Amino acid sequence: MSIVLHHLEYSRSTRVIWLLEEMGTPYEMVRHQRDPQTFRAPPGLAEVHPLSKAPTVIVDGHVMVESGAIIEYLIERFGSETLAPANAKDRPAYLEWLHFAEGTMASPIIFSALAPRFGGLGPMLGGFMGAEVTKLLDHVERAVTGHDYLVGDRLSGADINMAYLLEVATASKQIGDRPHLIAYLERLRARPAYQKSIEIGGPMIFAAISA
Ligand SMILES: N[C@@H](CCC(=O)N[C@@H](CS)C(=O)NCC(=O)O)C(=O)O
Repeated sequence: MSIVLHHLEYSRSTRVIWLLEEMGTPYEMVRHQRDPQTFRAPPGLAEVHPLSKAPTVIVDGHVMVESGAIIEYLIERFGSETLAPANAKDRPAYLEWLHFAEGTMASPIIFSALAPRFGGLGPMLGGFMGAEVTKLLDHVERAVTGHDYLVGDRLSGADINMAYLLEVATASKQIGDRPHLIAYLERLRARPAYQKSIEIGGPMIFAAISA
């Protein structure tokens, strides 16, 4: 078995470090640094996969991108039922939350976080994105009200995919007055494997995003 993780600084690939540390699965890591001007991935990542995105993983010679798919696959191959609930009650919710993070939540949160650096979104798109961000964060706030984690009251791959977006939302001051969401993120941050992922991969978020 061989896992190679291509990690880009300040990026979603920290999720995969966290997951692999959480599972105790051995892996090799290749580090990539962002272009200081454009903040894009360096050309070396495009040599691994034409999309040039992080995370990219190579599992037994097969190259994969997309955090949700990578998390699902790595848990399926190397994890346990605890990180990917298999029972009939929790499985649908697990898959929904795992893919909700990148499928629905990422674009409004990321574009709203980056917008100030690109002259803003303008009133029409800004209004639309603002309303989306409110709806999405309220949805997660409700899900973790009275629950420690998104599904089945234990950590799963869905929480690992979600955390990056909550970090972006926090750094860019979108998180707002949502006490349960803030406490949930604190719970995730307190996990030893989360902390190890930051030690190994560096900060998840570029500090200037919060400036
Ligand atoms: N939906 C993809 C998004 C991947 C993505 O956009 N990654 C960013 C890092 S957070 C990236 O590679 N950016 C560098 C670039 O596009 O040049 C996933 O979840 O893996």
